[in-house]
Amino acid sequence: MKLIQNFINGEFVATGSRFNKHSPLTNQVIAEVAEATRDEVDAAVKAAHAALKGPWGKMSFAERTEMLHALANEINHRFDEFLAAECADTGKPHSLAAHIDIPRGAANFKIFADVVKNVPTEFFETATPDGKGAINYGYRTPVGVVGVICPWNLPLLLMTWKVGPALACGNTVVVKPSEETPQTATLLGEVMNKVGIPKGVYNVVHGFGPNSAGEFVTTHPLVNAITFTGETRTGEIIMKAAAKGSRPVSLEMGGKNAAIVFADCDFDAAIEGTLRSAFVNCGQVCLGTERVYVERPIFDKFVAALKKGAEALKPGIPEDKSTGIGPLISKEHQRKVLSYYQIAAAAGATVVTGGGIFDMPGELKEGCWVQPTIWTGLPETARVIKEEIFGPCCHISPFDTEQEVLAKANDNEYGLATAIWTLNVSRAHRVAHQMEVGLAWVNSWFLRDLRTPFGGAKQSGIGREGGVHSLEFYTEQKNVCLKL
Ligand code: NAD
Ligand code: 6OD
Repeated sequence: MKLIQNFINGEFVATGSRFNKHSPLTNQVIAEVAEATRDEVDAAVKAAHAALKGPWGKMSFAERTEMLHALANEINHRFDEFLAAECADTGKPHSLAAHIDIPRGAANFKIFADVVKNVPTEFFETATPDGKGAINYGYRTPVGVVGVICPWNLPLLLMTWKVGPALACGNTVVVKPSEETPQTATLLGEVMNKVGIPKGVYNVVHGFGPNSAGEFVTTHPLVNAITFTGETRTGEIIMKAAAKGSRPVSLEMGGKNAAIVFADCDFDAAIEGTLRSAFVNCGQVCLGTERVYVERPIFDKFVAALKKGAEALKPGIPEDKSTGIGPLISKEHQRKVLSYYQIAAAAGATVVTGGGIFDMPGELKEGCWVQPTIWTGLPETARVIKEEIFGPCCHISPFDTEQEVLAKANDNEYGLATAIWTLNVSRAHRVAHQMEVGLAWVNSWFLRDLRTPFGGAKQSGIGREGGVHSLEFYTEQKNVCLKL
């Protein structure tokens, strides 16, 4: 049986306590994972601390950014290994992970190495009574040891999205991957050693949340800042942990995103975009649209076209090029998503398509499959319209006016993202400005420029990462005032 180990101070570390990693495709055990105890977490944090004072802290800026480029190149060099590991952990199609997860895993190091090179700090000339003046300038230093707590839906992408800028800014990290997806973070340890990243800069500790590695990292007094992606209720617990020691947090959390489709949209583009935003990664994308509002004149045509697209998504194994949809991450998550399918039916939804599980052959039968599902006919108060499900499903409602759809779309405790489909440019801007979200896509979805601010409003998050915004979190900016 494969053993997935912790990576501490440049070494792979096994522990006595183990947990099983199940394949989402078959529910069979594919690996054992060495769970970090409080001692391993302590060792990882102390190694990260020592590395800050050691070679990493002393390394020139140019050397550091060159190393991050080398890291990205080495991920690309070992692309197939990362791809196999990510798809084994998640069950997602190769076609998806090869297009998004792994390339972004590499790009996150390159882009942030370039961002730190190109972002200036402030400079002010200040008048003084003696007429000689003073100058003020900003000087950035690393925030220190950063605890990085990760989810399972885009494991390498979302981990490197934080580790990339953290290292580019000169910090060291202790990463706690999701217990569901331990492999790519561990594999990255080999790459760190290969390109010569000093020991202790990148550490990985495996385990769960409460009373396990997640809690041990976030409550460790030598962790200087915590960056988290995951559910809102977990983020709230982490925020409480961070209060002790007044440590900064960056929280990227849940969503219940609305797509708004106006009758003047490019219909085919809106269908293609909504098929992706509702069903890609088996609906397990925080930016996904589980609420779709369609202007009444095109409502029936839209529902029929989305149904056709959903029904064309063929379930299958990652390696099969014709696979259109993989399984959910786990049996536990499958139970949660199916419970919402029942809640929708019990509430009187019209099930346009789906609503159950795929009947898969052979060993795939035990996997975590669910059908892409579309509902109509529910009132705005329905639980499947209010609560994040994180599955391949959406409810579609008709609307008549811009004002009405804005009120409905904003009536939610989350505020992560929206996708607006219209060819009326004034309306596109007007609606985007009024949506209570951190990210508004117009005539697109999940189109990323890593220099832009990424994050959520309301209960979807605190803070922004991306480009210069990541620098704000991963550095401490001090002002130097020099009297001339
Ligand atoms: P989760 O909150 O269950 O777990 C995330 C991580 O937190 C895991 O590593 C887990 O072990 C750890 N954790 C759990 N309890 C903890 C505790 N008490 N202390 C410290 N760590 C703890 O989330 P998940 O199920 O892995 O991911 C799905 C969720 O993530 C969805 O809600 C989704 O919307 C959200 N998400 C948000 C974004 C974003 O950018 N806003 C991106 C991806 C996923
Ligand atoms: O693209 C990104 O940088 C990012 N953080 C995506 C998040 C996707 C959520 O599932």
